[in-house]
Amino acid sequence: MVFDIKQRFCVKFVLLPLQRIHRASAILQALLRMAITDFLAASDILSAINACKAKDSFSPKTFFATVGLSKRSPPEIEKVFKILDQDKSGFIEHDELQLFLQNFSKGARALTAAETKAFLVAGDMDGDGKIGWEEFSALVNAS
Ligand SMILES: [Ca+2]
Repeated sequence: MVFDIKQRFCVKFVLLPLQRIHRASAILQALLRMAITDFLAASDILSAINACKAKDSFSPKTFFATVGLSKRSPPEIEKVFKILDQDKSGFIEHDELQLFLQNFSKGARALTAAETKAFLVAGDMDGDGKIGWEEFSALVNAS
């Protein structure tokens, strides 16, 4: 009988919570694996990537409008921001901007030094050298 109570206690307070944690962690991992292609139309992504194939032809505002991000809801835009912030620092830094296009299409080119700098200048309103969530949201909404 004592053993039975112990067993029930174990199931209720140890095994079940562990199962829940495991399930929550699986969901979290699936969310973290989410790709930008889950939010945007493949045809829009293709158009946006093709429009800036030539070096130094990239414009963040044109890109955000073409790819359809400007029309998305704030929570969706935030999800995209979190994908672009690859090291999860809360900011999109220079190196992440340089490889920006590859989040949309793996084979896409890196931005040139001039494009990366212009992108940063367009988004970085407080001048800290990186783009935070509010700055990103403002840039997308101005597109
Ligand atoms: Ca970052």
